[in-house]
Amino acid sequence: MSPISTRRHDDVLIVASNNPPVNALGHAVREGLVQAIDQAEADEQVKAVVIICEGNTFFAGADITEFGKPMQMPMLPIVVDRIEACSKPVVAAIHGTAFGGGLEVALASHYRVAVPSAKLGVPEVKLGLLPGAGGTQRLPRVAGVGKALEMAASGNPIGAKEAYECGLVDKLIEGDLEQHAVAFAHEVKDSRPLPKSSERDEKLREARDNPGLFDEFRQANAKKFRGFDAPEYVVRAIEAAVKAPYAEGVMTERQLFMELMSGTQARAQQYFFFAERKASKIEGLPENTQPRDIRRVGVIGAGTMGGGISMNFLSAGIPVTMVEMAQDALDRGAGTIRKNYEATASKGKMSADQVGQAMGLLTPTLDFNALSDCDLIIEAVFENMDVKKEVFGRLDTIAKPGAILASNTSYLDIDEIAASTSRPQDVVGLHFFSPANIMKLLEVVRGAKTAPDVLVTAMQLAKRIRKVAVVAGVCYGFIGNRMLIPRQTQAMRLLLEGATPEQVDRVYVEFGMPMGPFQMADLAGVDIGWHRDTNRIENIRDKLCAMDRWGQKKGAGFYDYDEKRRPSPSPAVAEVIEEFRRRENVEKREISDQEIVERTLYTMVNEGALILEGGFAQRASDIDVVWVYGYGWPVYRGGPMFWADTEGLPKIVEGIRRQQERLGPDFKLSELLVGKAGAGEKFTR
Ligand code: T1G
Repeated sequence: MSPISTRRHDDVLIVASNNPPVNALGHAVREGLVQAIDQAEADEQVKAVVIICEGNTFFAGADITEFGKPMQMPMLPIVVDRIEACSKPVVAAIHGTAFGGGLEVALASHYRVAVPSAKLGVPEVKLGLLPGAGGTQRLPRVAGVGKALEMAASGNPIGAKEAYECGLVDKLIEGDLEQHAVAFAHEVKDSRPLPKSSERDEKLREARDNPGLFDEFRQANAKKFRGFDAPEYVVRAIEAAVKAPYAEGVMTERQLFMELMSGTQARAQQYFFFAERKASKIEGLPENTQPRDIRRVGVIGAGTMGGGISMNFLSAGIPVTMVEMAQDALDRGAGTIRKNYEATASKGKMSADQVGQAMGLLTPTLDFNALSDCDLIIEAVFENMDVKKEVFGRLDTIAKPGAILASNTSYLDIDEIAASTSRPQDVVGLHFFSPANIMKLLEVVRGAKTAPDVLVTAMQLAKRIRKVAVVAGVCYGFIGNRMLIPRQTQAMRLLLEGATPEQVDRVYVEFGMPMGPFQMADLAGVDIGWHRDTNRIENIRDKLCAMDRWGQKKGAGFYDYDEKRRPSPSPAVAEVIEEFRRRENVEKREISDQEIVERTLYTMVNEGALILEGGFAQRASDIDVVWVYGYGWPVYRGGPMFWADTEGLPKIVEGIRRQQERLGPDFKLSELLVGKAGAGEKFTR
């Protein structure tokens, strides 16, 4: 049964797609669309066509699950050209998300109508691709070159209202979409010539008069697009739309599309698309486990983390009771939340009303008992087990039955914390990443006794607050921070043996990370977790802390910083490193970039394998989601485990064995990694 059906409404042929969940333009849909247009052409009584989709959304793009497999005819470029060539007006009726190939179908239609809530976009760059069915040629002709560049190079959608304003949508529809689309089709059924997007030229003039526009766009986005191949290809394809006739431009588009499709970045980003969606699935839970109802959230601690965590719920319209021990700390916490919202409003991303609404949902209090009517309580206090146990012990006496008790600990044992209550089944880890109102990642730490409905509630809540949640087991540092430990340990060792902070960080930045281990330490604070005893100097980090070099916040850390917080190599730090070389009798030697990769990135992969071996992550792709959304791992490399597969597991094992002597007595080579390398297997595919 074809997902495409047709029905007549007077002299309008309604072509409807029903291909859940997102009307992806798979083979059957493409075939059905061509047959429907042929049917419209052949039926003299048909004067116009409306293309509409059932379910949640208009076509959300090509079917990504078909990528990498032999493509079945008709290919999408054929389908869209067939639609545009129809001798009767074709109206695309848009709701939900007209994305990628879906927008290209709409662009090939002669008219586009949309409900105000619709979103229109070409997110192909997020899959390492570009719009490959005429989108880079038709979009600039319909919406203008500037808008097309913005939409296609960023991959971010625009709303129907903005689309209407730039001419991408011809009419906004209030009320029943199909009914109004048919009425619109009636209005235009005799209008000729048909407005074919590929033949429009007027909106290309702005770029022809200003050829520098493309280089300006490149420069303005250089930092954002750093390391990605696809955005530059998008610019080149849209440039071709301006410089060449349509037929030539569409050839250039095809060639650029095929180059990207055969590249490693596209494979990594398409892998990541599905990895992100798989992460939300929890294995081994009873079918139909129902989530608990979360109407009010309590947050203990109004510091950086407590405040950021609270904002997530306030922004999602969920009331928050925020508890602090001292009035000044409470006022500071609430004040920071308001300042953050006002900063967002000043950028036009929130209205003053919305700021008022969010702040109106916040109840700051010194009264711990005020948490008794919360459905979920998140503790964000000092990272110390005794403090956490004391807090959970108190919570146990005041929280209502069925309330979920969560800890925002970054490392500590959730089972031990849970054991300090009489209800360990209601205890879970919710590990937010700083800044908690910005970072998308949420590690949901599953304790030995955490109840299935508590887990399901946490995963669903993560979606409500726009987080990507990943389930982690109870081990020191869970997934992300646990893998950070071997990296930081080796990075420090490498300094002693001859590398400099700048060299190590350069290797990371060239790899595609936003920053290296030492820049990151300076940003987060070199003093995090430091014992604060300036007399006990056991390593370079202790020494820097004792010298008050706590990082950017002190203007000095592993680097020196100027008033604009720009880092520069520090002679003082070089001296400290030299002092420790003497102290630990370490001979300075030449360190290659490859050695840095082997001792810090390969060992991270190994730790990922140990995490899988221990069952502390459900699947390798979850580890990749953690690193991309929590630690800035470049998505065009897929994540540490996907990258390891791309590097080749035998090469990773070989590299680790080459460095094994330098990895220290505690280093353990993962049997899973060695086994897979030996068997020619991979982690992620
Ligand atoms: N192909 C195949 N499956 C898809 C899909 C797609 N395009 N989009 C979503 N799914 C699956 C998804 O894996 C999940 O499956 C289910 O649908 C629900 O998705 C030539 C080449 C539309 C905004 O990049 O952005 O067109 O996990 O959980 O949060 O130029 O899905 O349930 O088994 O994300 O409501 C361009 C990708 C393709 C859009 C809905 N299009 N999709 O979000 O649901 S390239 C895209 C999305 C292209 C042409 C080129 C989102 C969504 P499962 P979901 P959601």
